[in-house]
Amino acid sequence: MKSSPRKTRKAPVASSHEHAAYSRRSLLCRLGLTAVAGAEASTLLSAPAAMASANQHAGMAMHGDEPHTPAFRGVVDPNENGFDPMEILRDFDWGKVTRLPNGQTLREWEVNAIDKEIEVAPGVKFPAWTFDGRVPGPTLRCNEGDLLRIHFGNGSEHPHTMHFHGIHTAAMDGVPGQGAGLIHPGETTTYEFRAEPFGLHLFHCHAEPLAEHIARGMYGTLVIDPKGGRPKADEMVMVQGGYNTTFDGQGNELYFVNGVPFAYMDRPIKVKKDQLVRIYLTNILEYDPINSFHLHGNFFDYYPTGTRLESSEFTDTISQVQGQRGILELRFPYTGKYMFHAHKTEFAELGWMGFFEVEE
Ligand SMILES: [Cu+2]
Repeated sequence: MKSSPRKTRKAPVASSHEHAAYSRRSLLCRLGLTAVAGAEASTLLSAPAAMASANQHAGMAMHGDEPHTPAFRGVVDPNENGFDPMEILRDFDWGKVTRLPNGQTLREWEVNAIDKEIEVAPGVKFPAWTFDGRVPGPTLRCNEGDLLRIHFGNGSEHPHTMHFHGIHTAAMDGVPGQGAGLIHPGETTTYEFRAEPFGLHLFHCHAEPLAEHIARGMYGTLVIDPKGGRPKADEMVMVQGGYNTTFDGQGNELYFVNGVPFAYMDRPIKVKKDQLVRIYLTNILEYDPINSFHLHGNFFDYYPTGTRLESSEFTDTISQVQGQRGILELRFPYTGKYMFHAHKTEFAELGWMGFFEVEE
């Protein structure tokens, strides 16, 4: 491994973080060796066939000269999980629409908390807590000024809430002790608020322990379009997150956009040359302080939080802390395959990387 400033620091915090990073890496190697040796499997990673190719990962981690061919890439069956990152990418749910007597548009959704074991890497199961059985949860979409009603039902074995980012009353904030507060198993509630401000927002469970509820998968996206909309584009949502498969609360073993590590490596995201592409990018990654997005062979306009119509930056790399989000707009002038990934390369090698495939 290359030296980094982090490793040379003497502060106890940096030191313990370094240990965490080391244990994360060694976990995957250990998994690979365990699988090969046929020894006991981790209790949390029920992975008998665990990563048929994980031994290759150990090799990759040591050599690091093939950062674009991570070894535990492979087939996670979307049918088995019940959701497909390729579909989540362009799945915008506009809800059930009716018109109120005052002419305002009412948009309604039903969202349910569901406990669900999902496959996060070949042979690696993760006991997720989800909104609607998928990680990330649904992408709710509306227009500025709509009245939103989200009917939330808790079909999980744990209490949860839905906390939306946006402007609303305290009673609709979806935190314990306010409004409906914690929604217990079998209970329902309705969150209602006006869609504002326009931009890119997110929602997540706010039950305690908060970090675990988020890390288990309880988050989704809320897109509020400005009046008049945005220019026509090939639109997609990308939610950055991770899986702390050891539940030690120290970093993550796997990283992703849209729930499945490396999902867009073997199945690149196809886009058209010269067409406007708009990416709604959020970061909900728990346990790691900063995430990032880097695009190869191109630059993009960046609209932080999507709340202004003027781009604030023309760049190929942006960073986001947890809860931060922004809209990216770009056109690919050349055909071919272009990587995108966290420019925290550790995250990239543990799943947060993919390809665009630009076609005529
Ligand atoms: Cu929760």
